[in-house]
Amino acid sequence: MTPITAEHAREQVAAVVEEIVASTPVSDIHTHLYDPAFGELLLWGVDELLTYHYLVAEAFRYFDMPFEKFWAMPKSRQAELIWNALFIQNSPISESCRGVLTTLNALGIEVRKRDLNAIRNWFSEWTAEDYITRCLELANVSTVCMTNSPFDDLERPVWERGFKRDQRFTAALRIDPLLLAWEASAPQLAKWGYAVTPDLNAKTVSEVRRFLEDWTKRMNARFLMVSLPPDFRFPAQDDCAQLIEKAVVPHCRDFGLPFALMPGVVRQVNPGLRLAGDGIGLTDLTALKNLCAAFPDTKFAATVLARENQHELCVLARKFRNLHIFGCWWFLNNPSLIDEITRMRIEMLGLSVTPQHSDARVLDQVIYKWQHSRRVIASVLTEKYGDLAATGWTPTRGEIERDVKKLFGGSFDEFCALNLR
Ligand code: RAT
Ligand code: ZN
Repeated sequence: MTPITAEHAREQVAAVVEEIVASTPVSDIHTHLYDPAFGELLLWGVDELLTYHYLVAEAFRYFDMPFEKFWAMPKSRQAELIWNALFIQNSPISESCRGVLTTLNALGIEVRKRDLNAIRNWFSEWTAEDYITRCLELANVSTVCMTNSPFDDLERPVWERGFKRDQRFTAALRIDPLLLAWEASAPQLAKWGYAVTPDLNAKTVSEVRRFLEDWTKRMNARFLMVSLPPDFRFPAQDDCAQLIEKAVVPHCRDFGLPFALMPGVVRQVNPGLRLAGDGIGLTDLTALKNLCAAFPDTKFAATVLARENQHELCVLARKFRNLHIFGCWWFLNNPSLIDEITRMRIEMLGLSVTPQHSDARVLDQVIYKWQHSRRVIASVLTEKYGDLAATGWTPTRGEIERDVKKLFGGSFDEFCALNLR
């Protein structure tokens, strides 16, 4: 009998893995998209795709103009300049540029004509409502989790007014200003009727908890979220660490909600680039370890921006079942890095991870973000199932379907449902 080689086994499973990965709906756990009730806050269309901050950063490598001159232009003109610099004067081979073309192509637009106005005309036929359905169908995304900040002046009034929720859009309560700019946030909370003082005394802590409770309920938040600088420390005496210890952790524990930490971002290393001006740094993950160890009955989720932190993060998740790792965040959202990180995570954590989120800021991006990531995830899984099949443990179709469901949101759902108390 011919021995089953890994190569032979891989061929057998490749087609079925690809089909299952393509047909399994994704629950996208971190985006910057909005329920249609938020109106113009939900961005979509070709000019939004072209002015995505990932492309702005790339275009400025070719532009010969002051930042402020660019920002003073209308968005349509900015889009034209980016199109010209990144698609016409140079081939669009970066991941962010490729993403625009994957999206347009999937929508049925002929990109080879290189005709921006024709593309704009195509978009002008759509209503937001129909287009949401079309994008989510094409991306095969079942739910998108928003990033919802009570500190956002455009977003807050919509929540306060109330609206009928679109079931496809779930919420995450984002609290960066609360934790990272307490001095400015304390007067805000006071203005909104919470009896807080800059000093984090017992009364203030209980009022911060009331604030978190009100917004968790108002949004029906699935989890709380913060992005953190690389020098984040815990435990510590600073406002951020104290607020986490005294307000956020007890709140999350009582509500059974994960607290998602996203360390590694250095905000505004180049302010001229505005939203595109944030950078990256290596994080000392001791802080995350200390949180997981000190509060075993609280759930933490984490994605870390630096590539060099990924292995340590996997080891942490092996030690702490109250830690769930997710996504290849932002500067990591490139096929080569998704491949490396997803392989590492699956090798070290099996299926108890969420390999990807889209971080889409423009609705249409869910199409490319998931098409590109699905391709990488399928190739990693094919390799892993092929290796299993070579031992004689041939995975069944049902088993592969079950596993992919976990990777595409099921594992995170199970984590959210865990009762650690
Ligand atoms: O990836 C991005 O779009 C970044 O600008 C950030 O929004 C980041 O994802 C974050 O959530 O802070
Ligand atoms: Zn994000």
